[in-house]
Amino acid sequence: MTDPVSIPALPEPIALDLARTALVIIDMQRDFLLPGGFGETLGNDVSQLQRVVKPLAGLLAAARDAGMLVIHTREGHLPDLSDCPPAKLNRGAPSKRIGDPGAFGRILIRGEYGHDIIDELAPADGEIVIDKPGKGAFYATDLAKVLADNEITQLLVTGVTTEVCVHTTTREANDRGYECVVVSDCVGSYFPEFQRVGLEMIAAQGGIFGWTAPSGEVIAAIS
Ligand code: C5J
Repeated sequence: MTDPVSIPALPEPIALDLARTALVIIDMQRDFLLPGGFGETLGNDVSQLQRVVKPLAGLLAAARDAGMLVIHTREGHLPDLSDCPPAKLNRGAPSKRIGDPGAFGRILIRGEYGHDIIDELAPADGEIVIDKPGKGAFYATDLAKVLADNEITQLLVTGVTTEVCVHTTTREANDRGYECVVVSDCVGSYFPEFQRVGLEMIAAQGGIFGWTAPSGEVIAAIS
């Protein structure tokens, strides 16, 4: 065990054991982030998500330097859509649904260009990539086993979108006993209001399902 490092966080400082902490990067995929992609065709302002890229690249570099376990996730489905329930598939305007042709290949389909992670945050050799069919990274994946195998007990949670896949994964992790620090400038929402409230909800009521801290504080502590 390494000496824990203390991070100024909300609702209170948290001590991280770096040997038992993983950086989780959720769904930083072209389909969500790139102009012209799926996210934008739904009417969203992708610049709200683009703001995450630079601070997250800084945190990723610091985590790699610290030898931390890095886990990337991608939301998406098998080409035959057999892992996509009708309730998810039949949502949204026809021709802009999961599996339909988009600017970067079939929308949210594994193996397509748009489904993959943006170049700036591309996984390094040996980093774990979890493909998930749902919003939460634990549902129908081997994430729990990966974390257990690596004796991880604490998570730095980053990625998009704050109120959907970041929240769902953080809630799933919290229920499984992980301490989650959501890195406030390394998560993003298309909606500024959801970003603000989404972060406030995590740390409210004494940290109802986690902590929040900015990347500057996290990087200073782990470097
Ligand atoms: C969404 C996600 N918003 N990664 N996915 O559908 O948050």
